[in-house]
Amino acid sequence: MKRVLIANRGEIALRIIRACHEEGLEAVAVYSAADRSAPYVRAAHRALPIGPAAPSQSYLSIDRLLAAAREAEADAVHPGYGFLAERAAFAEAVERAGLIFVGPPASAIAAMGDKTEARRRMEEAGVPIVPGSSVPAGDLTAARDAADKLGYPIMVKAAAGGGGKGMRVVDRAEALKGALEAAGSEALKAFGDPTVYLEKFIERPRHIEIQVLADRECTVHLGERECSIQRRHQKLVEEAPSPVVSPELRERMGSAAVAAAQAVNYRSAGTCEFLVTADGSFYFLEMNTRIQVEHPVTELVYGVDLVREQLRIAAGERMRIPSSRLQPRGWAIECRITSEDPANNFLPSTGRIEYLRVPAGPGIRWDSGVDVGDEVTLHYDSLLAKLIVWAPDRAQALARMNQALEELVMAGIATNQAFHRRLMNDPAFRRGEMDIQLLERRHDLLLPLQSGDQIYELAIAAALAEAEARQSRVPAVTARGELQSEWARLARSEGLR
Ligand code: MV4
Repeated sequence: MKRVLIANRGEIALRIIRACHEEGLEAVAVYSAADRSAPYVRAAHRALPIGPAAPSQSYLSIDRLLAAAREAEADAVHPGYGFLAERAAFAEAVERAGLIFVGPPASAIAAMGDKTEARRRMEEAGVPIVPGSSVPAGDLTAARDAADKLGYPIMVKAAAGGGGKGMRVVDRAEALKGALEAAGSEALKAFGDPTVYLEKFIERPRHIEIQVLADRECTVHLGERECSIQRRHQKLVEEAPSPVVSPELRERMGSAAVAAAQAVNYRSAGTCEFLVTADGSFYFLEMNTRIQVEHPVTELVYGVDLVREQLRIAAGERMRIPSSRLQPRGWAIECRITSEDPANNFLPSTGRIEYLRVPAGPGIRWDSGVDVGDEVTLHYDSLLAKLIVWAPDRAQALARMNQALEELVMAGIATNQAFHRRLMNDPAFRRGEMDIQLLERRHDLLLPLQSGDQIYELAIAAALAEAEARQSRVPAVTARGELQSEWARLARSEGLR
């Protein structure tokens, strides 16, 4: 293996390019018309255009990606996350073209992609799954009986689903028929398959996932990531380890994840998602057969470069994981900095990054796909950058993240930075108390910027606005009662230059 084509964009493309270079591999980037001058394109050995901005005609086009791989004479393809990363058909097509797929075998992707098939295989392998039952198509009586046995509330889920689509909670028998129909038609629309199944609904669980890594001889786990801080199935903050996972629970969940991976002959990096209840019970949900957005927190506490290990494993080498090192050390937290605007119901904002000050210092990692001057468009995911910190313990990691968020200045577009600052200072979060519904209960954490937030920036903004008003370069700022987010924006674009 000498040359790897990266079938992705943004921060993960750059992350993979760096890993390729460190492994002595050439990296070939592909880019859509919207990404011509993106940082990852400049970082690669070579970059090839693959089509217009629309993903269907660029990053999701198997034909165009394979044509680029041929053109560049690449011998491997790394899919990153999202786009084609979990399409068994893509892994197959890559291999049929005589190239190495940097990821698991297509058969493992397919087995884990079918949720009912995955449940069967996990049960066989002794991995705890949520009590549940398949539903024969159209047989409402059978569904009623199955739901009664499980006991309400139950959840109706799409067999082809994942990530929250085609899911319904049902709290009583009378609502079952409607939920089956709604979930079924949503599943048909989203996945082309209306098959649904039932599960006991787990109330207020945590979402904790286990990282696994497998080469041709060995499968290991690299502990857990706590991923409960999410909104509408989008994770916003992840940490490793989890505040509630003891060494004993880590070993039990880790063993279950290793068994899950072995049951599908897994290779490469992968993640088993679990729901964990307050009493410490855990249930396998699904396996993500890709490198994940939040992989850096695991890298920092385990001292392992997961992307480099993926590359080695794909090349047929053994992973470099001495078992003596497989203990978490210290604490890592990741904040996903997105272009979602809290003042506009978290809809993605657009614009040019007019100013960027990146946090730095001991234990700070900045995995970003954007630079100052870049246009943020609506073509792709709203993730702009991941701010990741490491420190010896959780309290110090929180302090370090606070400092880093204080240093971070991203002007020209709206971001969710204020949310992260508020969360890092929230007493419940600081105590490690969280579950997947936390942000649904705590609307206060999601409010747009207000007085109390970023008080230094606001003070500087006020002074600058006043000075500029006196020079009549900009209109005077009128008092509006509460401080407005425009003040902070002005501070970011002007004050800290
Ligand atoms: C559940 C659940 C509660 N009980 N299953 C959401 C996406 C998909 N991966 C599975 N999901 C859930 N399955 C049972 N039986 C709650 C969720 C869920 C969730 C899970 C993980 C992370 C965030 C979530 C947000 C809402 C619901």
